[in-house]
Amino acid sequence: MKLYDYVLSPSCYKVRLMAALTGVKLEIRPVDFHPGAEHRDPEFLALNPAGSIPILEDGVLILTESAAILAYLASKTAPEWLGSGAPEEVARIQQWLSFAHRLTSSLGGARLHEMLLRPGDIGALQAQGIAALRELEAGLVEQGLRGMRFLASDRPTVADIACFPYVALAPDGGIPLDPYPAIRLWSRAIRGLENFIEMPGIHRLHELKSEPNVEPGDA
Ligand SMILES: N[C@@H](CCC(=O)N[C@@H](CS)C(=O)NCC(=O)O)C(=O)O
Repeated sequence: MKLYDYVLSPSCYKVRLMAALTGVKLEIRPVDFHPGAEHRDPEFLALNPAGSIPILEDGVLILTESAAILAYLASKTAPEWLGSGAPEEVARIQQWLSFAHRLTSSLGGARLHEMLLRPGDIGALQAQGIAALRELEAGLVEQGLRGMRFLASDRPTVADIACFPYVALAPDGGIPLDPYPAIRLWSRAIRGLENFIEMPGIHRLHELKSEPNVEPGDA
């Protein structure tokens, strides 16, 4: 399977991470996203008219949209990442996969503005990002009350992988994660998974500090 990839892209990292966690070997085709904007070349627009990466090629199959790619990798190799199939869990996974788009536009938009000097209203992007983080924090506190460490279940699913990268990189967009103890705990749990891989700005679990204490109602 070939991944059209940019090393600093959180959306591409979702795919690399999912592949690593499920033991899928990817052939990486680096894309000059910045400064070359190669993803907007005609050759790329023919693959993905939306002009975004990641793009995954598996034989004649071409997949765009990171959520679809995560689902594909999981169904092919490790279906447990799609959850148990229980109706409530199916719905929660879908809910967080949709929510991940809001993280891309808000936290990802703020990051592009701060790192690549993309034009945009940074105040509005950060406000939307903070609203999304508060929602995520509340969702994780609720899950904690149900005895679950992850977004949709007591084990990680594609929903966690879809949401994790933009959240972990929020500080790049000027949005600190200090006010969100449940998010920080969740991030630790993901970074501590077997076969977890890093990207620039997201590291394996290595904190020496003890875990934050999350009380119901902290969100
Ligand atoms: N909905 C898409 C969004 C992916 C996305 O935003 N990718 C960024 C790179 S991280 C991109 O290609 N943006 C196009 C651009 O900014 O020109 C997905 O989840 O795959």
